[in-house]
Amino acid sequence: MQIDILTLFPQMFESPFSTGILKRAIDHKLVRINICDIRDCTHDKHHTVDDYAYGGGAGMVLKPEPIFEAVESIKPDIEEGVNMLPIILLTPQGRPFSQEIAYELSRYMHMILICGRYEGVDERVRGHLVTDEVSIGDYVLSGGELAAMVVVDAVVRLLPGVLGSEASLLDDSYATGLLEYPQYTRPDEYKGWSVPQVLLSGNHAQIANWRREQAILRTLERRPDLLDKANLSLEERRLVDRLKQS
Ligand code: 6GU
Repeated sequence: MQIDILTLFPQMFESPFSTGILKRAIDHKLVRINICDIRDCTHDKHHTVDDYAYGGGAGMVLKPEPIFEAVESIKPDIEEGVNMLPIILLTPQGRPFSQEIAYELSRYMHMILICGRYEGVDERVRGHLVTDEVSIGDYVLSGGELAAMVVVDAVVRLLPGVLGSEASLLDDSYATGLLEYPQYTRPDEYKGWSVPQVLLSGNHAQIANWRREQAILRTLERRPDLLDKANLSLEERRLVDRLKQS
């Protein structure tokens, strides 16, 4: 997959892409990430990227020309409408990002992310250039850069070959529709706190049952909204009903 990121702050992307899973994915050529400085697509002496809002008001608005030019330099033939290449504006006004959207994006060969800034982007960028707008949650960030990093991380770890074993993807919270069960490692006793006996039993069926139950319990306590969509057996639904009553 190729990901192009358009930003006014290219330096922000240096460290997240040079460590851990993302670095490994880049080194193994499973993804190519190209950071494009929007300022390089200006032609005036002062490299102007923003301007006052028509109609007045506080805050500057990102000008359309450098953003269109940056996208056009990546993809020379932009046609409106049908588009195999997602061009995504990161903005608090976008649709809420989710694991489902991450899966959707991971199927493309190429995507372009445009980091907006909080004060605004000229509406013609929304109307005639981008194919989608995404937000990462109901809070305000000063720019779309951190959101773009979140999207890249969530998408790249889904690409084939990026994670060590495919099993770790299947177990993910949100893939199962439940939060993850509690995990323990050695020592079996620490400061008097013991690891649950069942995990030391070696009985794999019992362990699997315990984990499933814990995942359901945890989801019920912390994110009951997720349970409605989770894939539960009839017996597990009954367990949820019993837990709700107690
Ligand atoms: Cl994508 N951008 C900004 N500026 N703030 C946000 C956001 C994006 N998602 C949540 N808050």
